[in-house]
Amino acid sequence: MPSVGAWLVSCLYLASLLGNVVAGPLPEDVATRWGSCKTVIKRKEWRTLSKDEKKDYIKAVKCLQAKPARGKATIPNSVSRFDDFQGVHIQQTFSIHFVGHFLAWHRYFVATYEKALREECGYDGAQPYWDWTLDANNFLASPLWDPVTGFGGNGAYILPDTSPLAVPGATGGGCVTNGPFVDMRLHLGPGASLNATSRCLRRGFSPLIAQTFSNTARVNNALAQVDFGWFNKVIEGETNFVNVGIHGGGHYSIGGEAGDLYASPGEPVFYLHHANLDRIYWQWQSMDLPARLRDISGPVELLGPITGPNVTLSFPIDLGPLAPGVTIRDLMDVKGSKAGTGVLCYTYQ
Ligand SMILES: *[C@@H]1O[C@H](CO)[C@@H](O)[C@H](O)[C@H]1NC(C)=O
Ligand SMILES: *[C@@H]1O[C@H](CO)[C@@H](O)[C@H](O)[C@H]1NC(C)=O
Ligand SMILES: [Cu+2]
Repeated sequence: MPSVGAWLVSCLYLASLLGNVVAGPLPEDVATRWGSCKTVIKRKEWRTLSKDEKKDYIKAVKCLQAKPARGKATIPNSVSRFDDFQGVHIQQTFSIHFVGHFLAWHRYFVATYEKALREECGYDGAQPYWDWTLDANNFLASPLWDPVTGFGGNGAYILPDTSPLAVPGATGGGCVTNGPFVDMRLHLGPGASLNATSRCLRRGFSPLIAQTFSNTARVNNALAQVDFGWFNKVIEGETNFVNVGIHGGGHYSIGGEAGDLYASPGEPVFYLHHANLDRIYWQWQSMDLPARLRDISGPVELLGPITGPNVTLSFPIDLGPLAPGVTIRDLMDVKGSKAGTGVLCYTYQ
């Protein structure tokens, strides 16, 4: 955490404690969100949106992909606002996965993307989510892959990937061949690279991964965990294909860009998958809200030891050029300031 960022975070935290007593000069972006959760927007499952709502969402994503980058100071090869998000995820990959703040960070990341769609691209809905349990047993038939009312289908078939890191059951693997993102260009990645590039959107659907990891039993197992540490561990699973958790399930069932630990936000469906994980997180919190608005633990550093150091509610969450720094505390309640403190303002249907 650069010291300037830490300084900003502690100022924001102080300001939140002082509330209205001191009308401190909050950065405008935070000021408009802080304490202003009046209309809670409702996130819905993709297939419950009307045709027009689906069209509006995809139009807004394409709008973000056409808006010039704002993050060039730290991500010089970012071309679009959509790239800004992918770039920040690439930069922070090793500090936001297999850590105690994995869910909080991605919660803020998706909410910031939703905010950009709404405020910069005229989208008036909420971020939809993808309940992949509905597709676990018939992955290829998911309405998400519809070329007209969805995100388009699998990537073109390329030779089978025989490397030891290949996703079990993967098909496709090449550029998407239909749908709204058939001409999409990615400008960052793959992997950790932030070099200028121009790539297509790749997918390599694995129905086997979906069937194994994206099912209701796996979700129920996560929801049954009695503390946050275990809940988080079950969601993230392990760094192998024996247990990728429901987080890895969503990523590796799509494969291609989505299966890239660093560059996965280059896949537009990333945001629907992470909204679903966030929904499950909120569902878990809601089972004992008073306690679980405060329950946070897990390592500060990637796969850090059980003996700590662990994150706490005042741990800083940094989205670089995308949004002001906040703390985990500010992200514990999706209805944010309605319940007191925080920056979020949505719920799930
Ligand atoms: C990115 O550019 C650097 C510097 O030119 C180079 O060393 C590196 O190999 C490049 N990475 C990729 C993935 O192309
Ligand atoms: C750190 O978090 C883990 C996961 O919740 C927990 O099992 C462990 O006891 C914590 N360690 C400390 C020192 O708090
Ligand atoms: Cu991630």
